[in-house]
Amino acid sequence: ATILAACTFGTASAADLTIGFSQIGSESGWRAAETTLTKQEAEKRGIDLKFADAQQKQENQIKALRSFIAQGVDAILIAPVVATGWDEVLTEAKDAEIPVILLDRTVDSKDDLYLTAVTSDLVHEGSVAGKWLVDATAGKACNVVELQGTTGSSPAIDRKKGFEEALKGNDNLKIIRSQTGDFTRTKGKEVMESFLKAEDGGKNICALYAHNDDMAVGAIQAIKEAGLKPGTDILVVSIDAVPDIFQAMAAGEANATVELTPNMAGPALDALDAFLKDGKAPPKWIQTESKLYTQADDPAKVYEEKKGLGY
Ligand code: GYE
Repeated sequence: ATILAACTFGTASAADLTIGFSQIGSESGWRAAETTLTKQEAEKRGIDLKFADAQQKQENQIKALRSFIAQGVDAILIAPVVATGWDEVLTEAKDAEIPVILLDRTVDSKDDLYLTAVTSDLVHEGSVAGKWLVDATAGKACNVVELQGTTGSSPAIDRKKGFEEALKGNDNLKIIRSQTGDFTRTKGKEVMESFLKAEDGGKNICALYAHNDDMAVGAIQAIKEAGLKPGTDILVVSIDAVPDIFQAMAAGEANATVELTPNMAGPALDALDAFLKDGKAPPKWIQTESKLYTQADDPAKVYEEKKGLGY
C-alpha cells in the first residue's frame, strides 16, 4: 500500500493536498495554540485543511474521520482524545489508502494503522515534574495532590506513570489525592477546591502536580481563595509551558512547568510530504522536546516571548 500510495500521490505537491484535521476541541490554551499553528502550517504549504472540532467527544472524531474518508482526502491529522477504540475507523482509513498522522496523543492500536505519531515523551514529562518536586522538597515530608488530564487519554496515563516513577524511593513524598480535572481551568479549580476542603483547608497539602498548566492556573485561584499562598504554602508544578503559567511564576504563584511545543503540525506535514513525494515512510514516533522551566528562568521574559506564538 505504501509504494502504491507513493506512486498514486508521487506527483502531488503540497499545494494540491486536501487534509482532514480532527481536533479534540479547545479545552486548554495549549490546545487552542496547536489549532492555530496547525492552520498556519497548512496555509504555509498551500494545503486545503478541513477542520473538525470534536468538542471533546471520541464519537465526533470517528464521525469526522469517516467524513474525511468519504471525501477522499489525501491525508488525515488527528489528536485522539482517548487512547482506545480507534481500530475500526483507522482500518477504514488504511483500506482507503489515506495516511493518518497522530498529533500530541497516542492510541493503543497497532502502529501499522497510522503513518506516524508526533508527540512528546509523555512519561518523561511526568518524571521531569516529579524529579523537580523531589529536589524542591529535599527529603522533607510533603503530601501531594494530583490533577489528572482527561481520563483514558495517553497524556493522563503516561504523565501519571512518569511522576510516580520519579517519586519512587522518596517516601517523604506521598500522593494523597488524585482526580481528573479534564485539562481545563474550570475543572482544575473545582477539583482543587474539593481537595482543599478535604485536607483541612489545605494545611495538609504541600504540593500540587497538574498534568497541564490550565488546570494548575485554575487550582492557583482556588488556593488563593482558600487564603493560602500558591507557590509557597502549596508548591505548583505542571506541564505545557503556556504563557499564563509564566505569569503565575513571575508572581511567585507557580514553581515549575515542562514545555510541550504546540507546533506538532510542522514535523507532521514535513513527514507526510516526504512520504507522499518519495514514499519515504517516517519512523512511527517523531518525538518533540520537553524542557523544564522554573522561577530561575526569568518567567516574565519567557511570558513576553511566548505570548505571540499562537497562544
Ligand atoms: O498537555 C493539554 C491538552 O494532549 C499532551 O492536551 C496534550 C494535552 C496538553 O489539553 O493542555
